[in-house]
Amino acid sequence: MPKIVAVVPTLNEERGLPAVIAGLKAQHVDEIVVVDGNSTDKTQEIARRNGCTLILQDGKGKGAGFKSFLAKYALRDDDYYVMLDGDASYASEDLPKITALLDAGNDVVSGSRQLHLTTIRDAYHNLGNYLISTLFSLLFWRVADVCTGYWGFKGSALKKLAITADSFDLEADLLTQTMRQGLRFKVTPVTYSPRLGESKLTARHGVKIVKKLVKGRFA
Ligand SMILES: Nc1nc2c(ncn2[C@@H]2O[C@H](COP(=O)(O)OP(=O)(O)O)[C@@H](O)[C@H]2O)c(=O)[nH]1
Ligand SMILES: [Mg+2]
Repeated sequence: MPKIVAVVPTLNEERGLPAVIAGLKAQHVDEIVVVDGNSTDKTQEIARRNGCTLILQDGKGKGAGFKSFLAKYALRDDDYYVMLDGDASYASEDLPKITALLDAGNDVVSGSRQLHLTTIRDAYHNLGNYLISTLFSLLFWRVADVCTGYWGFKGSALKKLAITADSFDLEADLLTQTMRQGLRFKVTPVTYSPRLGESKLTARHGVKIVKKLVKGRFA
């Protein structure tokens, strides 16, 4: 039986993290790794108090955090690594759908969100994600929700991904690397709710994401 390791990137997620940890424990994951980008709120304390493995990242950004995780954690080929945001926007109840697809022989699985529209900011993010995901489809002839924060990987697959992203271009990097390495990839629908706490994503990140996709296809 593969172990299931949850990986939660955080930057000041004291509002969402307790619910994320409780949800993952209810799913009986074997380990919860919180990869923290030097939070100044109670995030690190919450991780420690709840028995999570805490990795303090080098550098700034979600991508830099992921690279620190890859560098500092001893990955096991056959284990499953499920990454989800620390802002309580993803449902832990969807985790078995992701692991079932890994069981079925896929190397990488990503969650596709039914996007909600509660604020102007959401409208903006949704439009950006729609354009980015359409671009991905044109470049790689596959469908995916590029900016999703819900992913599943086999350890053996994670070792093959040459991630260079530092920021919110991480997901675009994960996808283009998955395509380029010829890994078995599947998308599954996941529930997406408004986050707790403040989003760190801005329009500036959209430009980085587009660059990552285009470079990933042609470079
Ligand atoms: N480790 C780490 N995580 C980060 C960093 N910046 C953002 N995150 C986390 O990445 C996830 C996605 O960020 P979020 O602001 O929710 O972006 P959105 O979901 O696209 O609005 C959240 O769990 C953040 O706490 C960072 O610099 N380092
Ligand atoms: Mg989020």
